[in-house]
Amino acid sequence: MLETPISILATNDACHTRIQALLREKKIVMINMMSGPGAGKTSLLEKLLISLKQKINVGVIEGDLYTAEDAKRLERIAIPVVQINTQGACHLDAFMIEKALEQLPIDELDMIIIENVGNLVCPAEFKIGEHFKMMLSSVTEGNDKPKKYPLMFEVSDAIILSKMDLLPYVPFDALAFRKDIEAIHPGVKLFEVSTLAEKGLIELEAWFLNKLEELRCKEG
Ligand SMILES: Nc1nc2c(ncn2[C@@H]2O[C@H](COP(=O)(O)OP(=O)(O)OP(=O)(O)O)[C@@H](O)[C@H]2O)c(=O)[nH]1
Ligand SMILES: [Mg+2]
Repeated sequence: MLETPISILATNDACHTRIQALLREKKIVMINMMSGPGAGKTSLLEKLLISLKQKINVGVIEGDLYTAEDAKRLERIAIPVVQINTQGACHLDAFMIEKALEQLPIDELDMIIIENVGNLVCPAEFKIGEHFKMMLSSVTEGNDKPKKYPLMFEVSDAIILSKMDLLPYVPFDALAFRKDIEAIHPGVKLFEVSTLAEKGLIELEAWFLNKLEELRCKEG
């Protein structure tokens, strides 16, 4: 396996720490949402944020290689959104987030959700100022993903099995999926969600609100 050079990760980590200090001062929780391409990150945010924005002030940082398509989708629900184009890079890094934060109204926000570039490998390696990581894995991708991309499942604080409405139509061994995740990351929170059928969204929203509460209690 090709590994990211330690020096790159070390300078990235220094920037991650700087972002965390800023977020602590502003009492903002930041969540890094990751998945392979097309697992349903933007669709989920479209639904989730309609309800979440009634309760707290949320902003989004959208990561994409070249386009602003996802940011345009989220702008329709009237929340602050900043687009980052990585120009081909397969993940966001802390420096990109630090710059994007300058464009968000951070004095007014409680929570920032980052949609990372669709990729199951590199985003797992880079800390980008977030307090929590979550990932989506859809039933259409197959149940072998935890075994094939273990780091992503290991570093995530919550895992969403998405597109559950399609489960009856695809070969997906849910038992094996859960067992493999348990071996990689014992006890991790697993949500079963269908954005299309609006299943599992209330539990997921509670997780987001709980993480904000948890951080505010911890940091006083
Ligand atoms: N059946 C079904 N389709 C879904 C669901 N959620 C998303 N999709 C579809 O999956 C496709 C990809 O969804 P997106 O939300 O754009 O996925 P994404 O993870 O943001 O994709 P990238 O940003 O390109 O990585 C779209 O055609 C969605 O309509 C779901 O719960 N059920
Ligand atoms: Mg997207």
